[in-house]
Amino acid sequence: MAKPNKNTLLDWYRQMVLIRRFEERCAEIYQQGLIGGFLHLYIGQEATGVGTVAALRENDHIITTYRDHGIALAKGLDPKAVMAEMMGKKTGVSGGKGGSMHLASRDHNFWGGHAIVGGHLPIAAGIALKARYNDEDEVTVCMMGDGATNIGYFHESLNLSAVWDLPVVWLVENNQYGMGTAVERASAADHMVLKARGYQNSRGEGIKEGPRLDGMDVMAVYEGISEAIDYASKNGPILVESLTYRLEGHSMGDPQRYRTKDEVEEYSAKGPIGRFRQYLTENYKNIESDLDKIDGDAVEAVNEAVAFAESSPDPTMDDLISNVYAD
Ligand SMILES: Cc1ncc(C[n+]2csc(CCOP(=O)(O)OP(=O)(O)O)c2C)c(N)n1
Ligand SMILES: [Mg+2]
Repeated sequence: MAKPNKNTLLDWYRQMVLIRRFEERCAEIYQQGLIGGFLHLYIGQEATGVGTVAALRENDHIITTYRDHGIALAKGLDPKAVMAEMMGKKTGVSGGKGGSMHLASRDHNFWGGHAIVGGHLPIAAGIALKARYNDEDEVTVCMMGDGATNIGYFHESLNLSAVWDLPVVWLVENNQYGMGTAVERASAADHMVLKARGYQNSRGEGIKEGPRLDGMDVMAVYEGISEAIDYASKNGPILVESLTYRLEGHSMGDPQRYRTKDEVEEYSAKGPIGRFRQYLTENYKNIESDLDKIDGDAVEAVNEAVAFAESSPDPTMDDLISNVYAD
């Protein structure tokens, strides 16, 4: 694992700030009716997404849930095309036919953006099977929520990954809630990584029970996921947990009666961006001006993205029926 240098750390900060500003703007324009459908914000969870994407090697794959904007931007998809997708425009990353929950880019080995809870886990197993079958050193990182670990797809996919010894990192983003349901109300296992044990044989072989990472610390996530990818590439499947917190509602319009304002404020005070900024200012002299410039550039990039998306055309009737079936 390469130790991140100052420029790398600044780039992670840039990605986290871009994601935050991008989503704050999405929330605003959603209220104005410019974004349709559901909108699930990643605010609070940026360190997990950015640290994970940073750990991917060139040919590795990543796939995630409907809470996907952060992964798309960290993966380097153009914010303009991502914003256009949010607004259902032809210039969007999915041609305007997917929207917020279905961002994807084959060129980036980013396989989406999936609306059905757990529905992408079998797809992740399939991507990993392709690598195993062809003897290619490619690891698939499959991100999911804590709630997804209670669904049938989780069992099917983890079981097969152990039976077939697939190079996959199952990464649970434990943000403490699945919609309005706290983890302990829905899951028998309190630590998500314990679920690996159901996919081990009597000799302890199978899915490795991985670490519980501090998902609010981008550097801890980067290190933990780098090690997990290395493990998966050499040995097979591993289950990792990232402890994080969703600072906004489940999706837009969530009255959030299942948690207190104090709880949200407590996590907000130790949010991943402020914490990382503090680390950088304490460890690198005169870095403030770099950070301030990044902050300003992020606002600029989001303004440009909105302008681009607003002036982009809608998909046509022909677009509606294109790419429905493979040629
Ligand atoms: C199969 C299925 N059941 C229910 C839903 C509705 N639903 C959308 S998100 C969600 C909660 C998932 O929680 P979690 O996996 O913890 O992810 P988080 O939203 O916290 O990121 C539910 C129940 C769905 N999309 N798909
Ligand atoms: Mg959750």
